Amino acid sequence: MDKTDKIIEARMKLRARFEEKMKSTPSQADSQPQGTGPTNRHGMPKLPVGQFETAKWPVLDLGYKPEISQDRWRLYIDGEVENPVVLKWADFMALPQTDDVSDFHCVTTWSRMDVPWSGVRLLDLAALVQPKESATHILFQAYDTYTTNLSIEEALKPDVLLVHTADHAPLSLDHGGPVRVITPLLYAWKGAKWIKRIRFLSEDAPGFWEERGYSNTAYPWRNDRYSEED
Ligand SMILES: Nc1nc2c(c(=O)[nH]1)N[C@H]1C(S)=C(S)[C@@H](COP(=O)(O)O)O[C@H]1N2
Ligand SMILES: [Mo]
Repeated sequence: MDKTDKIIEARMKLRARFEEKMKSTPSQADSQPQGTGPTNRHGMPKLPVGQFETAKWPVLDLGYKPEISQDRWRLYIDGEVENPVVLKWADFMALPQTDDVSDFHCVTTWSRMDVPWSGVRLLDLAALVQPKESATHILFQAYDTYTTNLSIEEALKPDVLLVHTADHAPLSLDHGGPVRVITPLLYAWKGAKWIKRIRFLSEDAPGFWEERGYSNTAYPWRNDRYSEED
């Protein structure tokens, strides 16, 4: 079996393993997602509640943009996995590549619709490293020290990608190039720009904004912006 066949087989096993949990995530379990506009590709109103559509793509960061060339870029995937890896640019580009079109919803109320992306599914990266039975969550770490967290059932959805291309051009430094994560079914802060490390964990761990009062679950069609306690 060659490398790609192995990933495809492992991908199917992972899908089966997390299928039930995925069904209970808001994007699959909500009978009345809140929003307006025509039904989108996920069966939800295209514009989530409290959002407005913009053609521009604003830039949000911690005040610092780490400049990592493709040569120096490394992606570490480790933690609760059978096969931790450190990928170089060429290794990453040799993985199965996915093209997709999806929407980008920022918690500060703008949504950018129908963005064409290319990159690698997080599902396929998980298939490569083989999460142990103990793995339940992921913590993403970026080159600017930003962190954010996801449950594995959210992270393995087919439109969660590590993208190197947006709008048919290499992802700019502003938007997290050379590679960032996108989470189309959750607010965009869940997608780390300048991604450096993907750590599988046996329990949840809040990231930068989750520690500062943002929702842990971040579901746009429930107006799920801030954590309940605040
Ligand atoms: N590494 C890193 N990733 C990040 C952030 C950041 O500050 N650093 N900001 C997040 C927030 S709050 C949002 S809304 C989106 C913004 O992405 P954009 O600047 O491409 O619009 O990136 C997210 N990912
Ligand atoms: Mo944000």
